[in-house]
Amino acid sequence: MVELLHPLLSNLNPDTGLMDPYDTHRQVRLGDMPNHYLSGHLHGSSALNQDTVLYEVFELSVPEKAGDMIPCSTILHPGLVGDEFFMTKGHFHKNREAAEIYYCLHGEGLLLMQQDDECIVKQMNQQTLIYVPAGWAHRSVNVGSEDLVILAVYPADAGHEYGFIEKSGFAKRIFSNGEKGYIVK
Ligand code: PAN
Ligand code: ZN
Repeated sequence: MVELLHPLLSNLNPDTGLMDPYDTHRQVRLGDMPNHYLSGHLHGSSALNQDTVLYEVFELSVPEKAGDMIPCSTILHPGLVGDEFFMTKGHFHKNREAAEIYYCLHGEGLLLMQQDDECIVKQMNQQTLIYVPAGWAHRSVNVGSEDLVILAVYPADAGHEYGFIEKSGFAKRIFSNGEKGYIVK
């Protein structure tokens, strides 16, 4: 017999990204990303240390089966590692047929989406909705001075594959221009 999930309800604060209630809260620290930034860990970033939290993800837990969807919020803090803006690790979905919806609630960011040789960069501001099609790796970057807050919804059986991006990166990186803007290289 198929067990039906009961409806879930949470309060998601659009300014802070905090969810109440939530089931899981993941904090990603600089020390969790030894291979993602060009400049390595601490070079040129005296205010940072291994324990600096770069971003956090709140999720409601849903059984990982086809047909269900997982709602989550990402809070990507502002800052630089060397000249690169704080960013998420970025991943492919293990299930390459799993797409995702991103909806920006607060802040100024970019969403990198990559497939084969193509890397597309889209701006995310409050109220931007982006459909990440199946098969595209995706990474968020905070290019503003406040938290970047995103609501994302993805298929519960998507799974996350981080290895390829950790090893090969995205074809584009986002650097500070030394003032308030950014440079895509
Ligand atoms: C998002 C991401 C979240 C954190 O919920 O998982 O922004 O990024 P990383 O997973 O790359 O660390 C999502 O795309 N889920 O599928
Ligand atoms: Zn995803």
